[in-house]
Amino acid sequence: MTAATEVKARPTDFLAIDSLLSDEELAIRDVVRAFVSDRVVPHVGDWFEQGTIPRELAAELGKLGVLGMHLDGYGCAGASATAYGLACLELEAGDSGVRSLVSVQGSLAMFAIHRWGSEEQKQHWLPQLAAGDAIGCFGLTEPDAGSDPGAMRTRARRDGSDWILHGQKMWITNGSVADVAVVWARTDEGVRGFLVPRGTRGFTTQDIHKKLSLRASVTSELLLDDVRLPADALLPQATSLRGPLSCLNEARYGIVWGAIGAARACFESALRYSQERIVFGKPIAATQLQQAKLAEMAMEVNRGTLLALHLGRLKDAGRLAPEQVSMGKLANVNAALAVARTARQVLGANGITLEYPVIRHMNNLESVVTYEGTADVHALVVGGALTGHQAFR
Ligand code: TGC
Ligand code: FAD
Repeated sequence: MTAATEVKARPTDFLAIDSLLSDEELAIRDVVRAFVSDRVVPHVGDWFEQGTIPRELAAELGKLGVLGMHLDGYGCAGASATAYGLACLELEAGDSGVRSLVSVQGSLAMFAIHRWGSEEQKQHWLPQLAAGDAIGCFGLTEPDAGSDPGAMRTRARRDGSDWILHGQKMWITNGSVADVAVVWARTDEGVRGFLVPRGTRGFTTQDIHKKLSLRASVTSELLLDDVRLPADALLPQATSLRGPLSCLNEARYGIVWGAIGAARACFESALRYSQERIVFGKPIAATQLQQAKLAEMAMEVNRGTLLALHLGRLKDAGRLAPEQVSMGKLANVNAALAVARTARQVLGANGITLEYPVIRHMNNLESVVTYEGTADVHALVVGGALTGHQAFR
């Protein structure tokens, strides 16, 4: 008998993907998993129901070291892209809103400053954002410019050495709790980015209510009414739409991993439930129909994790193309939605309550499939790369 015939697959790591991770990656993964299990899972159903997320969580996430963890210097951990991805997976296994807080802080606000900011801006903002002492947001989307940010109307014009910023941003994660907003605006010199501190005269926010998705996350409108900013509020290195779009690559990469975290949580909940729920005198786990669903869910979780890991290894090697990130986001968010919807059915009526994580994840994923580029946008990015024909316009 060969050793291989004695090997058995484990339900929670069916394809032994852990064996592809280094000890350091596993250690980081386990620390984040423990944090989520202790600090997020017991409370997040209530946060979701109440439509809140505690502000102090940012400082706790800072202490955990996940805010801007893939950036170098300025108080950031300088971890690998793969380690960052594993952290996103574990955070989103808790809730997409928690992963969003980390994505928006690290991959959007901090990355924008790190990549496109001046040395003074980096020194001033990055250490406090990495610690979670300050919160950042990223204002690109507008009421009439979501998938097509190039249609933005927010404008910035020079007035002496100052800038005057006027316009409106919509659907901005962390908007009303942010200490600094990274705001993108059209100028005579192309699309430019500005750092707008909370409390700047003319800058106000309004939260978006009645959300049925991503409720454990603050989503706001930013109103910029002739906001006067000094010259040093401008991110000097970003001079076109490439500036904000480069930040989106980073956040989308985190979602490639994160979505599979949500899927894993749904799968594990359905697996547990199927073994406990007795119907017609036996556990539903012993029925062929439910086993087929469980096998399908396990397959998607494993396949999605392998895809994320592959993209992570490419990113760490400096060989990850934006269109590959698009394929990853499209595939893994679609897979996660399918898993969540299947898991919800396995739980029967219990599947519609917040006593179980499944419908919360399912509803959250409806935001995840829309933000950071809708599934349609990513299909068109992949389609354009495959055919050479850009089909947006
Ligand atoms: P296009 O003409 O293709 O490009 C304009 C300039 O940008 C460059 N570029 C990129 N650079 C880096 N990374 C990318 N992924 C890039 N895509 C394009 C391009 O080379 C060009 O550079 P240059 O130097 O020649 O000027 O732009 P387009 O207007 O045709 O738009 C392309 C499209 C549709 C793919 C893009 O606009 C897009 O991605 N739309 C979706 C918008 C979106 O995803 N918004 C997300 C907002 S943030 C958010 O949702 C946060 S959710 C919270 C969370 O993350 O948890
Ligand atoms: P639209 O662009 O109006 O699209 C509507 C529909 O048309 C979609 O189905 C889309 O796929 C489809 N469509 C668009 N173009 C085409 C085309 N060419 N061909 C075929 N179909 C097309 N934005 C930020 O800037 N910062 C944030 O922090 C942020 N956080 C968010 C948090 C949440 C909870 C949500 C829901 C959104 C957030 N967003 C944020 C906004 C998000 O990025 C946008 O909602 C997203 O980019 C889509 O834009 P839209 O909603 O305007 O949809």
